[in-house]
Amino acid sequence: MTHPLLQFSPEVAQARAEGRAIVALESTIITHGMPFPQNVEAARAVEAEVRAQGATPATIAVMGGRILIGLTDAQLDALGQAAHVMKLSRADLAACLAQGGTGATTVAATMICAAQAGIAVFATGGIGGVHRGAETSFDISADLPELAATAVTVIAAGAKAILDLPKTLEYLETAGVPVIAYGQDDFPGFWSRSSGLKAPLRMDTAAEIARAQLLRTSLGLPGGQLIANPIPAADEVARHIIDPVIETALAEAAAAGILAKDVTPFLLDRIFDLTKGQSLVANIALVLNNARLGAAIALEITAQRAAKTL
Ligand code: PSU
Ligand code: MN
Repeated sequence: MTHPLLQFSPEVAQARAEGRAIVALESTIITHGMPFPQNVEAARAVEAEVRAQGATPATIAVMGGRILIGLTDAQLDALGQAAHVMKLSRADLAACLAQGGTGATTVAATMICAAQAGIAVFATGGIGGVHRGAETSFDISADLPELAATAVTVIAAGAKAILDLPKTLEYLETAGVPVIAYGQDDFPGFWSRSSGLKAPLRMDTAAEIARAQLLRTSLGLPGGQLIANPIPAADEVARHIIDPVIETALAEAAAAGILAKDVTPFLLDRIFDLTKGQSLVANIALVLNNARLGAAIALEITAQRAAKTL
């Protein structure tokens, strides 16, 4: 039984009826991560990429007090242009529904909704993590405990260097979240293929990643997996361009007293402005790359479940 507040788009409803592979996509990246109209264009391109790989995209958002699993063109357009959309994480999801509101789902909330909808794979750009200075601010994204709690495999290009990456990896290890670099040893650094840190685990095929998620479930281990997929080499942004931009954005956030859930959107917005949109080109390229891998993993999970190999 799915929750009565879940509303499937016609495309996703058909995919479910046919038992086809589905890839969840988040909506905070649309409302709080990229400017209009590139946000809507990027969201459409990511959906098209999932379809081109033979899977079905399900962009998730809350509108009118319902959890939408898959957005129609009109809904996506409305969300991409709406002002003051709530940013929903685990803490806000039910409150927004109770008030009949509209909100965009973060990685954490998208995982919760995907799991409710029976979707095992979710592709995005970057996850939230442990912020720099967390030892005093206590700012740790709710995305991290969600990865430990909810059985969804999340594909991201690592985490942005606005975060403290060593602390983020330590947190994930403590919480029992597998962090798996795809096709290389290093943990990717979002803009660049390497963050300079080793990833705890490495896998080179979608089949292994799918099997590991199914085995977690069969072993009774709760939680998902973080698949860290490096940005394509042609789309990397050089460190000497991005590092000073991040320092400036962090200093501006501190000076302006930005706190809590406003921190990440503020930093993303400043990075786009300070790179004059250059960061956006890379950001879109890596999300497309993650959507491709997400589709391959979702197809594998569907095939392995059908083959009942466990
Ligand atoms: N990092 C990015 N791009 C994003 C986000 C993070 O590089 O779009 C968004 C995601 O929706 C993520 C959320 O789940 O920000 C994390 O916010 P916070 O740090 O407030 O938990
Ligand atoms: Mn935070």
